Amino acid sequence: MKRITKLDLIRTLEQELNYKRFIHTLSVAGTAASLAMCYGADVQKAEMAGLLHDCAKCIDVRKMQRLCEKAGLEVSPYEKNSGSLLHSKAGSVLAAEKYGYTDPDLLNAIRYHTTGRPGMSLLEKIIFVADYIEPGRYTAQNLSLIRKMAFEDIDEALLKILYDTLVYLNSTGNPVDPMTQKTYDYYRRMDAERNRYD
Ligand code: DGI
Ligand code: FE
Ligand code: FE
Repeated sequence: MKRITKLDLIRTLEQELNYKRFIHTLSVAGTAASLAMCYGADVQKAEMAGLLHDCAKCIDVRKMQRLCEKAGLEVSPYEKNSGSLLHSKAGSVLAAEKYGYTDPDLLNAIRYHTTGRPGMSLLEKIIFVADYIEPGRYTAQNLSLIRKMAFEDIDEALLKILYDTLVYLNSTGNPVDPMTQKTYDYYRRMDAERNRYD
């Protein structure tokens, strides 16, 4: 399948997403491209991954389930009825099947943008962080600190975001996906090891 061009994708997303989500999407794409410039990653790929990351956000949860099922992706009990968790997995399916993107790193960046995962690639970190710090976000704690950190030490920013997300989820009583916890534990361990050798 031929992959959709950037301009056609933006036109399609404008239809598929509500207005707020569409603006967020453009903003994540711009932020991801900036982080890619900062860290020497592929700028165009980061921009495309940013555009695609929430492409399944506005479809209903049953359709998200069906997309994952048809693609043979396992859906955990934590994910099953949670649009917050399922849209990333379903988005990676749409990116491949509807929009024609096959690059595994790009698809993983979409798939793991909500929970992260241990051993993320630079592109995966860029999308995870860009999603949290894009200029339109304003509710999270420590945003100005994390925004600065993101361009100085992306691993430190990643760890802080994971920590703040766990604190936030615990304060709201939302169930924590085991992957979110595993990702935090992994990067906390990496950070401790890094500090030991500094
Ligand atoms: O899609 P966005 O709103 O741009 O951002 P996102 O995909 O990072 O996150 C969607 C929501 O999911 C956000 O409110 C945080 C929440 N979230 C992150 N990790 C977990 C989680 N929700 C649950 N229930 N469990 C998690 O582990
Ligand atoms: Fe998302
Ligand atoms: Fe997002």
